[in-house]
Amino acid sequence: MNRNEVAAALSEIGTLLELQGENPFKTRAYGNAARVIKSMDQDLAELVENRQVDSLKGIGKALAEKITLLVRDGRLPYLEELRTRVPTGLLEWLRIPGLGPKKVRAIHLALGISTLGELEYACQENRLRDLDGFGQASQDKILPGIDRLRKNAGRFLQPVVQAEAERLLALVRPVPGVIRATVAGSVRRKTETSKDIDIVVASADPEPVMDAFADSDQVEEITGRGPTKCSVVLKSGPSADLRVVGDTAYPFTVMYFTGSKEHNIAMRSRARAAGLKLNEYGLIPEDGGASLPCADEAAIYGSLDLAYIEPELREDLGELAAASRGSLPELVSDSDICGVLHCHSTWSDGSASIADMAQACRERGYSYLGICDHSQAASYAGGLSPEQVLEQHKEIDRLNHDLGGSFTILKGIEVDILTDGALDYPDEFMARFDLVVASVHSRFNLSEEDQTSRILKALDNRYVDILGHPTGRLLLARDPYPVDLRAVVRAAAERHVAVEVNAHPSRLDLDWRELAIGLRNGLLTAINPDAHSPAGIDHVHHGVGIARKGWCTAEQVLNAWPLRRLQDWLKARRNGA
Ligand code: DGT
Ligand code: CA
Ligand code: ZN
Repeated sequence: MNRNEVAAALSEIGTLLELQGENPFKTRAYGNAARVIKSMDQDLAELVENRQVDSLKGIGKALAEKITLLVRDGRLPYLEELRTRVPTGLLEWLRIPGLGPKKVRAIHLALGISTLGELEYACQENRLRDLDGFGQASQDKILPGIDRLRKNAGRFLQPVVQAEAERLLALVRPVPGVIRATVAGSVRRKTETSKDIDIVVASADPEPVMDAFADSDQVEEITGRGPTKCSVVLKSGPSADLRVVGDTAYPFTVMYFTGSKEHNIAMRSRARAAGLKLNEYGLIPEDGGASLPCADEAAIYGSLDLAYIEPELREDLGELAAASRGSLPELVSDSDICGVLHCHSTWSDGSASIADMAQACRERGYSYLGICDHSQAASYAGGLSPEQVLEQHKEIDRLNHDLGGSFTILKGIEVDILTDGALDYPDEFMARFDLVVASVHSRFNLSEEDQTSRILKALDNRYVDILGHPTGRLLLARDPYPVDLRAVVRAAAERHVAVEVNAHPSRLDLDWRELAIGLRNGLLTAINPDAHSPAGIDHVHHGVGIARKGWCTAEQVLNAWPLRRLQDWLKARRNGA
């Protein structure tokens, strides 16, 4: 274990002890030790090696022993034993604002409960109001805390939900009686994360469909089953809902459960204005009678004088108005992508050689590859010194020569934007690259003002072609660094610098909402897999979904251009045109 991992383990021990009611001295000792380890500037492994861990402030013999085990073995039986003694639900409670270990323990002991659901129920039943040391006010604070926790937890990244949805569809489609089937909900709208998987099937015979669904080996638990609906929790985490309807109702049900809720509300009010009632079963005249017949979703939109709206656009962000004017964009699709521009190789932190990455691109039908390894400041990622860059360029020349023009590798770089906004190599060296992606990888803690001017300064450098992952966010893990993204995107558009849609499913950065605004102001983008292996190239698909959500056309995506056009654009930028 490294320093941070050891610190995390120590503070976990402190928390677990506190939840068990251990004396405050003992628990605080672990908290302090965690802080000391986290902020120490000596090499922890070296201290362990020299048996000097107990020379650290506040760390005695017993603690030093545990730290030594953690560093050496990466595990500590004492911690593992503690974990088995504390219900995991109590650790969840700790993430509710206002609940520390002491209060958690008090509730647990007084009410004999230990899960999030039990705590919620206890609050609804006013059990905390009447509990010593609590009261109406603290009870009222806990319920919204639980809500927020639920909202953030229990969301899943695209690869999980998309793969699970495909497998479930493959199971139900062949069932006798099934006419058509689709995934709906946020998975169909390609939002960056999803709470669950919604599947809609058309069949007159629901039972066998639900059987096939519930019998899937993906299923951990069946949580509900009615005449036409089945709910399950999957082993991989998300839950999945299946709804089986007749073929006539199917388009309406699919539209309803595709959402978004906001889009549905806008659609219903448009229907109402036309004297119609739109719901999950039909489009029904308000003065009674049968639903207007609609064979598919396009027919429903058509009945309301709207062009078909792609699922990705159904967010009530102007799509109804555009569909009514006939001015919806023709969205970029997977098949428009001609090549990929931001990929790593073994020269920095990738796991495949340039030749292998190029081969993987060819197998996927692409005609070019931008190799953009890390620059020297990114030493943790094997960033390249200028000498290494020159060596790499020789290799690329050789590979391109062998490829004989059937495929082209561009000499790119993912250059670090240094703290002051300068690039990681001098300008005369930057001129050697065909393609430059500039990214922030350090100092995420600058103020919004400083971070913004840092990036704006980099955008002023004529060698920067593409701004990489503009907010540094990691979905479900790390917030964006503070930055005036709107200003950055506007500046990029003005300077004809593209902003990437980083297609890694944990990033999906630039956010699609800001992409949409940028594109209206002339922004160009590139859908970049940021691949560190051949399999990583397939992430382009997730980036395409996000670009579509941002109303993006193929014309606006650098890597949906043929090589020649891309090279002309890059050359023109270099010449200051
Ligand atoms: P999520 O949270 O990633 O699962 O997002 P969705 O959009 O898949 O939300 P979900 O699964 O709760 O519901 C699926 C769709 O059903 C939703 O997009 C719109 C529709 N829907 C659900 N509840 C309501 C509602 O109260 N009103 C309306 N108009 N539509 C709803
Ligand atoms: Ca859903
Ligand atoms: Zn990067």
